[in-house]
Amino acid sequence: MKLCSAPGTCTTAVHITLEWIGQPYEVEHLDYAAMKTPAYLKLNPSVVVPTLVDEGRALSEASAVLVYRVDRFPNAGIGPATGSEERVKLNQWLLFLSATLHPYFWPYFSPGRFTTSEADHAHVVEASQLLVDKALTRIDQHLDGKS
Ligand SMILES: N[C@@H](CCC(=O)N[C@@H](CS)C(=O)NCC(=O)O)C(=O)O
Repeated sequence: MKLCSAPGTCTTAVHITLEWIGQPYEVEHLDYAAMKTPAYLKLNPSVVVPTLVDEGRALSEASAVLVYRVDRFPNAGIGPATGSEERVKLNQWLLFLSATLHPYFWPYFSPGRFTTSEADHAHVVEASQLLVDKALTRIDQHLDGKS
């Protein structure tokens, strides 16, 4: 198994599960230039990390990779079985993290991708912070009272 990763990104979640599972794996660290090479684009045409290469297939989308790992290593105890109520909740929260919280960070780190006016960067960052706060508040509410 090989994880195509970049330090300090959302790939960390997949990396953590590789450690939990305890099977041999390698990690290749890519910078943004390396994500655009023809070899990597073949693995992940979306030009992002993570990509997990396993059993001859290249899988992308962090949440999909995480669920794939739960199913591929059912005895590793890293997630609930398909069909269980817990699995329904796992899917819900994984999607909340990858489809809601994660994109809210993009304008914070890369305001230039969300406005063509450099003068607006500070406002884009500010708007991003409000959205991140909204999503983290939702998570706080969910975790409140749970240990
Ligand atoms: N929807 C994708 C998003 C992946 C993504 O945005 N990865 C970021 C790192 S956290 C990335 O590779 N960014 C490269 C870029 O934006 O150029 C997923 O959940 O895997």
